Amino acid sequence: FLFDVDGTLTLSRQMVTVTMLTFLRELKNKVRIGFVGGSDFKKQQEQLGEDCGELFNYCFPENGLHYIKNNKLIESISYLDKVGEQRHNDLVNKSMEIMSKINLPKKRGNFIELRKSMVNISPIGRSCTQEERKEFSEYDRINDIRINIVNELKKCFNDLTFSIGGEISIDCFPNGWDKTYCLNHLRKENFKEIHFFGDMTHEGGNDYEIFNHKEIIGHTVTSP
Ligand code: M1P
Repeated sequence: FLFDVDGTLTLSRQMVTVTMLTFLRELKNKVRIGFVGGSDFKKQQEQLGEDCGELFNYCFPENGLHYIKNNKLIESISYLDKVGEQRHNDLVNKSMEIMSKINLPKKRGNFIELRKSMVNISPIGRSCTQEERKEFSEYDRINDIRINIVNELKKCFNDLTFSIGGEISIDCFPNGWDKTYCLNHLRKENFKEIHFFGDMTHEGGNDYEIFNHKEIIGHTVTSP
């Protein structure tokens, strides 16, 4: 059983509950379990526990471009090596240009976060508080802020994918580096069935590609 993190195992960027941890431990006695999420491993450890590498047989931070099996790092692939400094510059410049033209009720800091295997772009800025995050999320739901940014970016970067997974940001990575990337690793394990559970399974959501993949039995969830 393979799980998305935010909105599936936990509320967005929140800690896992004891009930969920108990459920996962019991489940692990029956099937092998893993998670795949856009966030980096540090953020996922904050949410799922420092020892989540032990709890889950498979951890796929950054959509599986970072791969941990039985608590051992197997692989970690670099976005910058793949796209190069110039293309990354182009992306940062264009994103800042688009965001500079948007007025929001609040803007904070850390608008563009470079991770190992992706870039995370946030119109309000990742350093917003939990309350500001909720406010932005509601504002975005009504005003399509992130969807409009994605549509603008798509016009200039057809080699990159822009994906909305959480509440305040957009993940950006080379085409093919969506959550289906983790199947490159899981295929080698020869599973008879892989069930995936995620909340963002609609088109444009960051679970869409893996949910619809032919090797996957997909399940949409509405909350942890
Ligand atoms: O796991 C889903 C998303 O979680 C965070 O999104 P946000 O901060 O917008 O709620 C980010 O870490 C994002 O990369 C990730 O896809």
